[in-house]
Amino acid sequence: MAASKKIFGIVLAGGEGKRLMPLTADRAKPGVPFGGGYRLIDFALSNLVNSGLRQIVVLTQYKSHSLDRHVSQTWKLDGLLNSYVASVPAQQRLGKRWFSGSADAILQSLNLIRDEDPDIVVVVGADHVYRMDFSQMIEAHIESGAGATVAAIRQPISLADQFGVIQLSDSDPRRISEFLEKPKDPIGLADSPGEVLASMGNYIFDADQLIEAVIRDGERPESNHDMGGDIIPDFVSRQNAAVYDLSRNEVPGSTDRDRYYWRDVGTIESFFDAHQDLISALPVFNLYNNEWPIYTQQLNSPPAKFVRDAKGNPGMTVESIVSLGCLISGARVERSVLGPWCTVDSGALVENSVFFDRVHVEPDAVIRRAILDKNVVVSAGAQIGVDPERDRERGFTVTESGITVVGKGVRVVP
Ligand code: ADQ
Repeated sequence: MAASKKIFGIVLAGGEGKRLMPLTADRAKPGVPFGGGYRLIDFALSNLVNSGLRQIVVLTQYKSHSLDRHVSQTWKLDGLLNSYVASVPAQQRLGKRWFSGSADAILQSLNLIRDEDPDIVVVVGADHVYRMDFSQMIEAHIESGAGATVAAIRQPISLADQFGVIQLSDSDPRRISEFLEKPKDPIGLADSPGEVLASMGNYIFDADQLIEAVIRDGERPESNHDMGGDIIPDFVSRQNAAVYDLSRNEVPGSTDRDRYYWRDVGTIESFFDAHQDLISALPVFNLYNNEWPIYTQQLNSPPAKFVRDAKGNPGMTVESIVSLGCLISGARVERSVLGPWCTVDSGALVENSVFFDRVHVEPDAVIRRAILDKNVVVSAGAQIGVDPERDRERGFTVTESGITVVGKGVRVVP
């Protein structure tokens, strides 16, 4: 049924990502590197493209240079049959102002939707790690007859204040009766009081109804112009919103272990945990499912290499992801994810850590439970993640659970 409909995709990629500082100090959150060579936005875009969408715009605004460059260099669809992924920075089309919220970003981009004249618009966030076949959600949306459908997943009730929380209608459990954005006093599910049904921030709309809703919202001075806070509650108040539970989605090549996987990587803790999810032998998120590939930029770089140092100590790596261009010489790397072109030298130890690209670790350095941004250099004998107080004194961010984050380009001395 969906095959006969014209579908348009919008990726909301203008958020600041304050809770990921310092990793978002000079890049937009959807542009933050993830899992070695990926950027966060690659998950949303891969899901859309694998679901058959061929006209997709990425709405950017905040510090979007590296994100725009990544999208334009990586996401080149073949250009035939009007296929594209286009990164569109905020353009002040409705006066001299930037986007005030995600619904305003759509309002200011209505020309892009109208140019294509689609039947259905898929609107997704850009900062989650997951697999999802949107064509199945589109089928469910059409069957439901609702103007809007919200993708949902069960989450612990303790996290309810980070999500839009959905209550289902008693008479029709596929319809939403109430939608509360980030509630302080959430009510748990009837069959599982410790959980709520959370919005994933992915929506499907009948195109004409989305256009009407964002125009109406733009005329309401009291609105925050937010998709989750204003537009979805508006559809719900008109009994016009359906829910689509991720548990109904069957992605080719998924296993029982990773079928219901979805991570909001909005905080340093969750960003770190999502990396740990990638590296175990039987990972809960499997990057190696080539029936539903996650695409990213293909680097023109040599393979990773592991060698003995001059003293004959082997370069060893276990339970880790090591990207192209890396060189591990006489050092040990465990339960870690290394981005492209990193080096780890003789006698150094790296454990439970995440490196972005071009991190250099000099001899005998020790790094534990740390995230090192691009171009960080750890000098010989320096330690990170060993003494949290010392890390704070040196100006690094240390989270409550003791993850140390070192910002871009810093040289760490002993
Ligand atoms: P949040 O993630 O807190 O909650 P928001 O900050 O609006 O909502 O971000 C949603 C997406 O929109 C992100 O991809 C962000 O980059 C983008 N975005 C934010 N402001 C934008 C702007 N001005 N222009 C363009 N893009 C913008 C949302 C929903 C919740 C839901 C969670 C799931 O509001 O209901 O539960 O996502 O994580």
